[in-house]
Amino acid sequence: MVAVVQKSLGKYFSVKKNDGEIVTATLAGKLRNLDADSTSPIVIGDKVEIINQNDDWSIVQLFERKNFIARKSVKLSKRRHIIAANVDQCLLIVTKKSPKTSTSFIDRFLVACEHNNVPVSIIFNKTDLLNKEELQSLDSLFNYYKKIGYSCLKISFEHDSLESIKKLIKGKFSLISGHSGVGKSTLINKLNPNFNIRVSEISDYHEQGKHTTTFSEIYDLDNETSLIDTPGIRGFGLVKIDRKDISKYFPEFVQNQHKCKYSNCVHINEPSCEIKKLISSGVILLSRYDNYCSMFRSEDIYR
Ligand SMILES: Nc1nc2c(ncn2[C@@H]2O[C@H](COP(=O)(O)OP(=O)(O)O)[C@@H](O)[C@H]2O)c(=O)[nH]1
Ligand SMILES: [Mg+2]
Ligand SMILES: [Zn+2]
Repeated sequence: MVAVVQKSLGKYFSVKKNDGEIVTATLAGKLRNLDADSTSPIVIGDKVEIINQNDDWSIVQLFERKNFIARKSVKLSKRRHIIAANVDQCLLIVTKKSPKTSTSFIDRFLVACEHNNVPVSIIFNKTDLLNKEELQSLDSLFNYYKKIGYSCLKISFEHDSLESIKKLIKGKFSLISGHSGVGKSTLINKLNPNFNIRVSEISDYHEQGKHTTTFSEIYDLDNETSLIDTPGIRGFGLVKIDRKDISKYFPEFVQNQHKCKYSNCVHINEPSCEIKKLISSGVILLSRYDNYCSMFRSEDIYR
């Protein structure tokens, strides 16, 4: 019988059968070493074959993944943590304040999505906390990401209507990601109060939420619309990306690359580089380029 993995609890997986029933299943022995590169061979969103033996369900086959979103499991680790598989899109929730999301985090996440061919929207939440100046600086970031092709929303989950979000997620399987405390669980609760997910207080000292969501979990809003709530992540270590390819994941670099003197320009030390010109003239955001260089130079991206 075919099922979809709803939650991974280490040794156990909660899976949804074709008939809608959710059961707990373990991994058949032959699947345990399926993917030594990853922290778990089976992840949330995976389509699997399950069989019942003596009233126990066991996962016996993994169907090919349409895509997946992975990051480095912990710093310096060579293993990757696959956050979810077979998603239609990612919603990256970012906040300028309480907690602050850096552009470095945003850009790394966007690169991971581009690398895996997963559409991503950037949701700027907690706009209610911002004063006029902060709103202006948010606007310039918002407009820039919009200009280079990302769908963006400005919102306060606590104070605004969620119609724009509902439209965005309708009929899709969406991964919700972002730092701890940005409002991921708040959003899902507001979409369906029956879920009653615990939300965290923001601690004054760190301006970060405590980790109240410890496992990723799927929430079905209706028959065709599902969200994955994920534990907040602090950093986003990229995995298995070739250094030379990183610039391909910056849409505004791709668009202008043909004007660089060298067709294989990586925009670091090459002469007559169009990307560098566009930075001096303010067309390309300096933070985008700085974050690009930091990804390009970082040793933690391995092949
Ligand atoms: N001011 C403000 N607070 C919010 C908003 N959305 C969520 N929060 C608060 O931020 C805190 C963390 O929210 P939570 O949903 O647990 O974040 P998560 O860690 O991303 O799941 C909670 O205290 C929420 O009430 C918002 O739009 N404005
Ligand atoms: Mg949460
Ligand atoms: Zn160049």
